[in-house]
Amino acid sequence: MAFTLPELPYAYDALAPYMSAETLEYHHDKHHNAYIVKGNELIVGTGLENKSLEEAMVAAFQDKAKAGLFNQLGQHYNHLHFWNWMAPHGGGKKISQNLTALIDKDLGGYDTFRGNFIQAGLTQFGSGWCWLAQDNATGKLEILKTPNGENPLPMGKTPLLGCDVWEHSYYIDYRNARQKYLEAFVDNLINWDYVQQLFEQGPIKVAA
Ligand code: MN3
Repeated sequence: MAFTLPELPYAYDALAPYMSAETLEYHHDKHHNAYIVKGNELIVGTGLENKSLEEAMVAAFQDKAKAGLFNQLGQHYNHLHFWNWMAPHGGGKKISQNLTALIDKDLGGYDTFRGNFIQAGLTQFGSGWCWLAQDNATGKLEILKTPNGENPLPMGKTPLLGCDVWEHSYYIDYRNARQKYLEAFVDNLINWDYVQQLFEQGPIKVAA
């Protein structure tokens, strides 16, 4: 079953001024689409064609010969969620009581979460992502960063929130100011309802 590009869950200009229509047109229509086209091409003949995206992605991650395929599937997975991790009038502390309690316990409170999440994105050298994830074994929240198309799933952690720090995600709107982009993401864009949804779904355990 071939992977397809879903439409954005909002209008292209809905996240302005924090993320412009031009950025979303390039990022969604060109970059995300390219990962899907290339992924559909590379998956042929691997035996992973009928797996779920999550299963195919983790299996490709574990096989060095499939590193090229992993890059495309990882980025497809990451971007599918990334569009939903943002919403108009998002960001700030619109967080449920149960998730707030866990952020307090595991991450030292909202302000520390905010600082460390931004710092993770800022210190990811080159392209990659920063994450709020929940460890499947311990249930603890963690802040992580990963290079390129990687994400917390192959490490046995469930991504609850991720921010794309590839330059294509911010260069049109923020030029080289990655920190300003990360601050706008946290303060004005995060869709905490979607984070809550993933948190309530619980650990994603992928049989590879
Ligand atoms: Mn991207």
